[in-house]
Amino acid sequence: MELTVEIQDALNQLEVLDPTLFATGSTADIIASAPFVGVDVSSLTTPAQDVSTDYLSGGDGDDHIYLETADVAVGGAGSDTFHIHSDADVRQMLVHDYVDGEDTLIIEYDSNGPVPVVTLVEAGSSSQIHLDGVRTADIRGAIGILEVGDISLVGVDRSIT
Ligand SMILES: [Ca+2]
Ligand SMILES: [Ca+2]
Repeated sequence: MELTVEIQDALNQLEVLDPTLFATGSTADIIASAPFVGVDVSSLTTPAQDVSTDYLSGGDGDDHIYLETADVAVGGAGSDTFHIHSDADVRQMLVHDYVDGEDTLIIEYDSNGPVPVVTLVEAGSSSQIHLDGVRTADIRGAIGILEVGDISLVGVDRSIT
């Protein structure tokens, strides 16, 4: 969330005008108040996406690892489940050590949209999972091992989060 100068000004006005609402009101109530008339609040209502690369390491044992855009995952030993958060504008994620028959790949897509079409593109030593033609996740060392049938698709209703 980003506080623009305009929003900051409106908040300052509200603090004077209605300190109770300022201190305890919900975001929806606050942006409905008088100081916010005509103020562009789109930066408040658009959730900021975490676009930085996180390095996720499972280590020993069976792990559930949740990848979002640009994340890199190492499952380590054990039967790991990689949950890949699909989105229209992802930057591809990377799974380092998918082991066929041991680890699991799950694509989580927004169930409010259509089920994405999964294709595999082989490049270098990686199998790239493409969803509706968008490169979503690179599975390192999986050429000739990973098949579309190994990838599970799970619909998640993101409108209620
Ligand atoms: Ca592990
Ligand atoms: Ca593993």
